[in-house]
Amino acid sequence: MARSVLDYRGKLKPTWCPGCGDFGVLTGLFNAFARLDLDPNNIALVSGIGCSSRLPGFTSTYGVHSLHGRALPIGQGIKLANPGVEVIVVGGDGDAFAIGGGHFPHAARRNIDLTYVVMNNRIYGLTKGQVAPTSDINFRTVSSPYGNFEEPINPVAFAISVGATFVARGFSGKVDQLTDLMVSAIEHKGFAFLEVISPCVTFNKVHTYKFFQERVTPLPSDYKPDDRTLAIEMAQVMEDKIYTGVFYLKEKPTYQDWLERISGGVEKISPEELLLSQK
Ligand SMILES: Cc1ncc(C[n+]2csc(CCOP(=O)(O)OP(=O)(O)O)c2C)c(N)n1
Ligand code: SF4
Ligand SMILES: [Mg+2]
Repeated sequence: MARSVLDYRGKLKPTWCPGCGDFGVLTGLFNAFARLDLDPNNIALVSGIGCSSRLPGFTSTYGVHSLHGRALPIGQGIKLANPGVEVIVVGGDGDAFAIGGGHFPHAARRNIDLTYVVMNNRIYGLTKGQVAPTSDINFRTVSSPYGNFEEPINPVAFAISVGATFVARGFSGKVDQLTDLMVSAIEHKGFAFLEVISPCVTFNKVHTYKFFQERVTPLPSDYKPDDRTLAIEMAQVMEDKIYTGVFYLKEKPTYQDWLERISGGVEKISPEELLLSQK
């Protein structure tokens, strides 16, 4: 019998504030797991530290609630040691782009076969509302009382530029689309990055559900996710419209594919083949 979302629910009820966007992300993940009929005993959910990073604790799967900014190295280690395990790394914008920012580009360019879901609320929620690397210019918080003057990172544009092979954006207020994106990200062979716009209803009073509901728009129906330059351009549209959907998709050998080729040290990979695989 096929599994249902109930098979993935943990014993602990989420401790997020009522209305937190992360509820939508958890629902989307449960839907995606059920649709793919994944065995909960074969899923490893890995997180760092933050409100969003609490997510693995609310599921029945295996999980590691690790150190701030260190979820990706741990997720990569799990995948390399157990290639058959479905590894899904989750966390916040601070975890991914501030303290963990050094790990992101290397996991992406390595094209290691895992899914990375970043819940972007443009703030540090857990520590009560400090400015984040994704916060807008002039955004006022307890740690930026005169307004933020640091250029924000655009997670989707960043992920494409460092070599991720599946790059998408969803919104926790649109769970059906989010579920579809999660299914595609999990099915993708390689480094799949999914930014989820996930409002912090307690500390971010600017980037609210209403703010996003007025702007979030699916990518045009004739959009094709095979042009890196166009994908980065579309990702950076941030004023009247904020696009959601799959921005960039590329099939290429994963890190594990290369490892398999050289295991035993018998087979040589020609420089031509390596170069061709990057095209
Ligand atoms: C090494 C270390 N530095 C700082 C902290 C404090 N800290 C915990 S969570 C966090 C930021 C969380 O922001 P984000 O990753 O965006 O998650 P959110 O709570 O917004 O979901 C910080 C700075 C910590 N736990 N460990
Ligand atoms: S503080 Fe913000 S991010 Fe954290 S649980 Fe509450 S609403 Fe969610
Ligand atoms: Mg955050």
